[in-house]
Formats: sequence, structure tokens, C-alpha cells
Amino acid sequence: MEKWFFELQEPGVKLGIEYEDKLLEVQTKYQKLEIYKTKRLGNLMVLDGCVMTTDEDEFFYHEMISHPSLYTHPNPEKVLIIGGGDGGTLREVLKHPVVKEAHLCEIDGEVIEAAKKYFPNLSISFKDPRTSIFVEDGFAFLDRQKEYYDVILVDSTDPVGEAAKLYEESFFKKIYNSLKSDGIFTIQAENYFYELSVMKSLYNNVKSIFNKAYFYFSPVITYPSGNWSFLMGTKKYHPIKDSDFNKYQIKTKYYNRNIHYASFALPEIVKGIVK
Ligand code: SPD
Repeated sequence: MEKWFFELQEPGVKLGIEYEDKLLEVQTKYQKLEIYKTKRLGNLMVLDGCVMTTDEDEFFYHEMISHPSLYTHPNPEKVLIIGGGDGGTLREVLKHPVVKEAHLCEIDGEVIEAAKKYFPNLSISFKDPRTSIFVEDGFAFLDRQKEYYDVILVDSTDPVGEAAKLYEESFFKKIYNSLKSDGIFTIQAENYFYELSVMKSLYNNVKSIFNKAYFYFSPVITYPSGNWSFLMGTKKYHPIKDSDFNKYQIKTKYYNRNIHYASFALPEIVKGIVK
């Protein structure tokens, strides 16, 4: 008999993924965590009913949340990831030879443990000597790190429940204060097909703290609408004028110099929400 996982992505719209086995179902302190072995997409991680990642399409999201900031900053030695407990963003960050310290601050230690067991390809960098892992709330963590990081990446769940506070102005103020004077940050930013109003409010919140804010886009096959957005806030650098691809090359499946430039092109629908 066929077994299917369904995510209700929008009223009237579901994503279905056929699976062979449910490998884990647990209610952590923060969320319901499920892992499936799927027929086509490798292992699938679900938090509170929403697809977080699959073995097969994870590279789009993890490459694109990481590399645009790291190629825009001239020397990203110290990088913080808030969320990202599956390890995929950390793996991408550590492809950059200039990174000396990569800190991962994830509130839910059970996500980290599940990633170690069920997503070896994602969690491969937990053991890298440049990695430090902090299992705690990002808000409190940022309060202890003033002007320390070159790049901060916010790889969180959608802006509902516990994660909603990660999309508010007060959080971006903390991020700003934890970055050096030329720091860059990037946050996952939903999609413009179903969530334009969420993107607008996120943009306004970031723009009120950072001088400069830039949306960019990538396919993510299993996310609502299949087309995902990221928002980069910078104190100094411009993602097109200041990015430098001659400094070194890294191995990727999707991201490259031309994808970098193209990803910052704004669809007309998004132009309407940026200033
Ligand atoms: N709608 C899903 C949005 C999830 C964004 N974060 C995913 C975490 C993968 N590292």
C-alpha cells in the first residue's frame, strides 16, 4: 500500500511525497519532528508539518542561503548561523577556505541529533575543527556577541510560533550589533507567490535597521511555490558591485557567479514592496 506525507502549503494546495518508512516521530520541547525515508527524494525532515529539507533538493536552499553573503564579504572569517540544526548551511559555509570560525546556534538539540543520525551528508561539518555548536535561543546568544561576526545567516523555520520573533525588528537590531562594521546578514524570506505581505513586513523590519537590504531568489523544489526568497542586509557592501569570484572557487551543484548575479533580479511583483 502506498504511504504519502502531505504538507498543507496553502488552503487548497498540498505537496505530497511518497515514502517507504517513517524513521522518526518525536515531540521535542519546541516542535514536532518527523523524518521519512522517501521513494524519490532521499530522507525528508519535517518540523510541525512543514518540509524543512530533503536529501535530494537541499542543495538549492543551503547553497543559496550561504554563498551570496560569503562571496560579497571580502574576508568572511567569522560566521554565525542561527537555526540551521540540520547542518546543511554549516557545510556550505565551511567550503570557504577563509572561514576561521563557524558558530551554529540552534535552539532545538533534537534536530541536531536527528541530522547526525539521518542526514550524514548535511551534518558532515559538525565535526569540522572550525565549528562550535551552541544549543540555545538565538536572542540570548546574540546579546553576548558584540561586533564579532563578519556574516550572520538566519536559517530558521517559517515565521510562526517560536520562530516568529526571528523576523522582528528587535531581532535585527541584535544581529546588527553582533556584526562588525562591514558585516552582512542573510535570512530565509519565504516566497512571493503566497507570502508577499510577509516579505513586505520582513523587508521593512530589516530596512529600518540596516542601511541596505536586497532580496534574491532560488528554486527550492519542495517549498511552497517552488521558488524561495532570501533577504540580505548589509552595513557596507553591495552584493553585485562588491562580490568577488576570483578569490577562490568552491564546489557547488547550483550556485555560481552567474546564478549569483541573476538571483538578485527583482520580479515586478517584488519591486512593488521594496524601497
Ligand atoms: N517552508 C519551509 C521554510 C524552511 C526554511 N528553513 C529550512 C531549514 C533548512 N536548513
